[in-house]
Amino acid sequence: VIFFKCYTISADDTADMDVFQTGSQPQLQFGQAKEPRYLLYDVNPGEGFNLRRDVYIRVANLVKVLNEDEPWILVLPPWGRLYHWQTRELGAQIKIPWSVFFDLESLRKHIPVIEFEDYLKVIGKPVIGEVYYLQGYREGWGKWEEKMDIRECNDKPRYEQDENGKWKGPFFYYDDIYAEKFACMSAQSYAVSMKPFLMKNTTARSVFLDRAEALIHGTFSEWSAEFWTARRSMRFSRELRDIGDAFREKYLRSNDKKDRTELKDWTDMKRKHGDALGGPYLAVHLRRKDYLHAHGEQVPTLKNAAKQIKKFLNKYDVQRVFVATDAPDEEFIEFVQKFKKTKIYRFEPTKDILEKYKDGGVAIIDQWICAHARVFVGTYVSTFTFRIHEEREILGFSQESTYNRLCGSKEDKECEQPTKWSIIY
Ligand code: GFB
Repeated sequence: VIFFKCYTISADDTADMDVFQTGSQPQLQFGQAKEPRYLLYDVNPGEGFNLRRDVYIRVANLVKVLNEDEPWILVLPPWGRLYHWQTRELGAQIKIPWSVFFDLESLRKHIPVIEFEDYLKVIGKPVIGEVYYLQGYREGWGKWEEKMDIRECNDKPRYEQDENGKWKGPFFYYDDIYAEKFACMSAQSYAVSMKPFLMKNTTARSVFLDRAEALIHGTFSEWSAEFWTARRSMRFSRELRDIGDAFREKYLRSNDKKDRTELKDWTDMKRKHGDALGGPYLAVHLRRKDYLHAHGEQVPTLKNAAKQIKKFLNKYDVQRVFVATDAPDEEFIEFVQKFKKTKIYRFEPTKDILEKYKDGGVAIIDQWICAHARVFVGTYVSTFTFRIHEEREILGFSQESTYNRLCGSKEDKECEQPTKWSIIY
């Protein structure tokens, strides 16, 4: 059944929305405070941490535009079982709340958010109103136009209806959660274009968009101020920043005052390129493991990587190198042995830090330290590297010191450097 058509947002779309139904709540009249509705989402299980952060920005901006007309709260999807989180001793690494990694107060200066567990408390039952599983069009993309239609599922869905009519699915590894309604939706849409559908075609108190990575930024992309507003609100948790800062001070002679990287409330912070100096070290993101297969041509040998780093050390006249890497220890040691005098550092978490903040937290600490270096050299199209670029844009580094990458051993002069995403306020 196709019960709605493709919409684009215009001021008129929302003109008749003064009265609306919120799930089981009585109809509310204009002028009354409206009950908030809840938007939940999830991402393809195969996607990594840093693409997921980008999906947050898309969904956050959808919630932002929804709130221009009615109150919606974004339910933060607990982190769990990411392919790259491989430290065995930590067990499953599931149901991790956002507050372990991010500063929720900072997110809330952009849009209303709550943790999934708090959503369950507010609702009082382990229930989600409606789930829409986003998918492509079976017949292919065709010419680009925004559209969305309820369709049969292209593949066997991850959700099944039980004998009581409840839809069970992989709700963040919480066993007893169910949805009251489920449908597949073919969507070729900007994230914010979901607004009319959410406001007019569903009255459920909570709506869950699965495979939300299918929604694209559209005009709210890296080239827009809205993207950057949401991105600036995504501050790492205070505790993780403190751990990174202590490491910088202890091993890299780096602190915010000297480096001109002091943080302010992001709503007041506006930096120009070159305002930040950075600590007296080079940072490199040396992506290895599955990347050797996925992007073999663009990943240098360790010997070649060391050669490239040495050139940057000369250019920037720094003697310390901070390495953020997923490389196994043997590879890291091999890399270190390529240097004679230069001091090479890697962040090694204590057992307590690892247990508390998990692989995700350690990766964030690595990113934070990279974000504060005098010069940064990343890995070809790695989203881990991209998020460091953004952090450095926010801190006010020169673009020359940020948008560098390691080149594959055979790339030589054709080694294209990363796209510059200039911050916009
Ligand atoms: O974040 P991510 O999507 O970046 O996935 P890419 C890489 C993950 O590996 C990170 C770990 O989230 C970390 O868990 N990792 C990578 C690191 N580099 C580092 C590092 O320097 N330090 C630490 N501590 N951890 C894409 C994946 O990864 O690569 C795709 O999203 C696919 O699924 C593709 O695997 C080949 O964009 O680099």
